[in-house]
Amino acid sequence: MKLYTFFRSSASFRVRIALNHKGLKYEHAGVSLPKGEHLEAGYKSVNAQGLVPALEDGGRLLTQSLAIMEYLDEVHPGPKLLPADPIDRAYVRAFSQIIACEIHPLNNLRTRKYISKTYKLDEEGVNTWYRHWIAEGFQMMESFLAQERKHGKYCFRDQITMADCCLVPQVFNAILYKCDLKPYPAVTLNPQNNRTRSDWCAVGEGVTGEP
Ligand SMILES: N[C@@H](CCC(=O)N[C@@H](CS)C(=O)NCC(=O)O)C(=O)O
Repeated sequence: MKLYTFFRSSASFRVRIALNHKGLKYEHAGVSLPKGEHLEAGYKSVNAQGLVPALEDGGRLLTQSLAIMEYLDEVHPGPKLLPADPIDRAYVRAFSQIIACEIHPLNNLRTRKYISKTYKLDEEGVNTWYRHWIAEGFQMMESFLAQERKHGKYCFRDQITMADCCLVPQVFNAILYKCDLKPYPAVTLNPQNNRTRSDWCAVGEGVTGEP
């Protein structure tokens, strides 16, 4: 398998965690977002959407991180990223989509570039925008966990799932942008050792793939 990825890309980071957690070997193909390589003809002939990640497996190309992770779970061996029960699967998908659909598109590189240029925002203006959507999205996750009451050591009980693959990069980015995560203890803290999920999922459990 070959993963088209950029070290700072959180959508790519999701897939790297999933691959590493499942113990799947892959080749790394770097696509630099700051250099605009994702928009060049060479990469667009791989993924016409001009986004990372993209995964090549057996000559077929897969795009969109959630679709890639579900594919990996269906086709490849290793620990399951989705639970067996349909209601629990829907729970993991819903949590993952809060990140992938409600937060990430609003804070993505092209969104930040667009608002900065169109509305003439300086760096602090863009960061204020960024933190606003982090706060809204993290509150959604916190309320979701409180309502569902299915979280344990991880987002779904004590099992690492696709939800954690999405959460770890999102927490990582929130910390990078100096967002206040104290109001979201269920989302960001491991109740057992009081470390952030990012620390403990990426390091404590040996689930690497960090940017
Ligand atoms: N929904 C897509 C999002 C992919 C995406 O937007 N990736 C970002 C990097 S995290 C990207 O390629 N951004 C390029 C840009 O915004 O110009 C997924 O989950 O794979």
